[in-house]
Amino acid sequence: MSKTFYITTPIYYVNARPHIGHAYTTLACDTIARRQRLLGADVFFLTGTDEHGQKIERAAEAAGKTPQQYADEISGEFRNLWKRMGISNDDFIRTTEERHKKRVQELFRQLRDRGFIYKGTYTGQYCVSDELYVDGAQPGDPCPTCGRITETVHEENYFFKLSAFQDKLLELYKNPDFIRPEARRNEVAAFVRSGLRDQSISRSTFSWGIPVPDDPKHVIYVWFDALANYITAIGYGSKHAGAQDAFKNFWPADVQMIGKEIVRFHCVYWPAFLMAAGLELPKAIVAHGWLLFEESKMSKSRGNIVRTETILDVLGADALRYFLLREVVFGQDGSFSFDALVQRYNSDLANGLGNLASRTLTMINRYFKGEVPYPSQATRTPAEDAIAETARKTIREFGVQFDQFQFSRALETAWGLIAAVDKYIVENEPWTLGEKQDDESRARLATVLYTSAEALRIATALAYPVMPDATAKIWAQIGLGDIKKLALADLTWGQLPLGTKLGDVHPVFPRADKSAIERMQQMEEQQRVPAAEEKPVTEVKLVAEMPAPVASPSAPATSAVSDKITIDDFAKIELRVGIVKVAERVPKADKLLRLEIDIGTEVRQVLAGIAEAYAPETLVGRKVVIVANLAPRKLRGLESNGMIVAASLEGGKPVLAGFLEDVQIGARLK
Ligand code: ME8
Repeated sequence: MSKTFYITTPIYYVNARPHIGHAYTTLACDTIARRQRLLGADVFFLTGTDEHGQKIERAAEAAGKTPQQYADEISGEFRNLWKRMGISNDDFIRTTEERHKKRVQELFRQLRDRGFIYKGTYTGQYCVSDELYVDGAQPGDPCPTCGRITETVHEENYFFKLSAFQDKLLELYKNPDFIRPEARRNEVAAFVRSGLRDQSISRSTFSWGIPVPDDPKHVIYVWFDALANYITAIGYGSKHAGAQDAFKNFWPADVQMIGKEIVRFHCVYWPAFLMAAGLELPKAIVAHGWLLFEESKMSKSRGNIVRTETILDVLGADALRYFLLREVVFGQDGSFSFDALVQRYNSDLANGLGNLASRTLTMINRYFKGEVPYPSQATRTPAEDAIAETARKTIREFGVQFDQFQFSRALETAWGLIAAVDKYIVENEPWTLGEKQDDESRARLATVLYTSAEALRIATALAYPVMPDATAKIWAQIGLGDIKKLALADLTWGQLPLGTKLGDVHPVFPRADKSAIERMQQMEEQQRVPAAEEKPVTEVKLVAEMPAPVASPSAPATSAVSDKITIDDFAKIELRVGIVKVAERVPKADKLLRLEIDIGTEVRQVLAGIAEAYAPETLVGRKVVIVANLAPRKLRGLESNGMIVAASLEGGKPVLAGFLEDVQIGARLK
């Protein structure tokens, strides 16, 4: 029986449409799944959508839809997008499906029967955005993960005895493969060592969730519901024999891939739930870093997302797949930019693999009537041995690096082979040999083109999991049929059958010019800001527009009656005290800072033209005054929700308004 391989992505919340951050996780898993299939494993690749909880309920309400309608719509978008991206998932689980709901209830029952669930009362802070209980936080405190103000929850809840698992978890983390990379393992171990409290696993103040078995006033905590998908999808808790077999076959998972922000849920709660249920633990939880755009995490709430569709429309799925895996060092954060995408596309795909394929196959067509030529021993030189050796080494190293999740290094290794063959072709000038008619030149030409085609075959085979579509085309052009039938474990130099008849040869990666960048940027801009909303405002103007509540040396005394406002006019302006939580520069905008300001009731994103006067790091923790009821506006594609108040000195230098005494966050200025 062949080895099984079970791989999962997180299931994505349906409060946000998919963006390339989501695509990144999914396609990393897809490449692993595809490679494992070629290696002969019986693969099960799972993804899906996380559809319950207060966050979804509220998002649906804001959109004027029922939670189910809302979830259907966005879950559908995820599925369509994965199809377009060539994602080869074997199942797509939705947490609102009956099969999932029943099986989650079964898991809950199991844990309760085994004595790990009890009823109690929870009073504390909760972050709806992260669906996270924030232990030790006080009313008004921000969520440690996202910075939004937590909400106070006082409910009768079911609790899970997490505290009983502290030692077992610490023991588990001794296995270096369980949490990767190591930095995440250390972080989680430190968290667990600091002490674990029992975890509330039900909610009773809203209803969009799976009812607790035998106590439907409560719904199961959304993270319990969501984490369980990894086993419910393959049949845990099912009464059907077929489904149970799938569970026996595939559990425990080989790889559970996640983003680094949800490590705690996957490496603390998830193994504890499984231990409590007496189930085996996944073999590896692998956490990757974030895709940044304009220097911060790409996310809906920051408004800095890039839609996958834009890239698919202009450059195609394989370009995006290659770029993300090649450009981002797996495990670390990586920046996305359209410039870098197009540059990589041109250098590695159009000029690299694409050019090697088209020049080699075109010459075989021209000089050998489209049949892979027989290399001649007589004209063999050390250069051919060197290419063969590089190819063998590439196959070995690529496998090791890829299987250690070092995708960018693995691709770099494979592209090293392409560069070596390019150099070999240039040095051996097959086009010059092709012009000569003597036997020796022809024999040498056959050797050079065979060597090039064989190296092309190997690079193509290795790149298949990353670029399934383009490599399938090149494979067919070489005349090798269906690339999915390749036995990757046996890949070695010299397997290209002599005399293979080439398929139709045409370019796979046409060069992209500058207009591709502009087109993608425009497509994104149009998505972000409906044309009517956009008001181009310069950063300088933003500062100049700031009202100056304190006497400003440069402000001329106003005397004209028409300049005066009434107290009622002034009352319309809501000035509030806030505290800066996050401050960072906005890329390519010298004067602009992006601030996240806590104003007591919420955390606001505000863009301020003060970067020349204040270094961002000096602002974090500083109290400022903001105009809280200013209509939001967009600057550089980012939404500014309010304005900070500053005096404008001569020459335009801003000085932030502040207080000599301590003031409460959220206090109103009157
Ligand atoms: O957390 N860069 O769902 P989610 C890289 N439903 N990856 C990103 C990213 C970015 N900028 N943005 C999102 C949830 N991701 C829960 C998970 S699992 C039982 C429940 C990826 O929609 C990353 O993998 O917020 C992250 O973990 C996942 O999307 C979270 O998606």
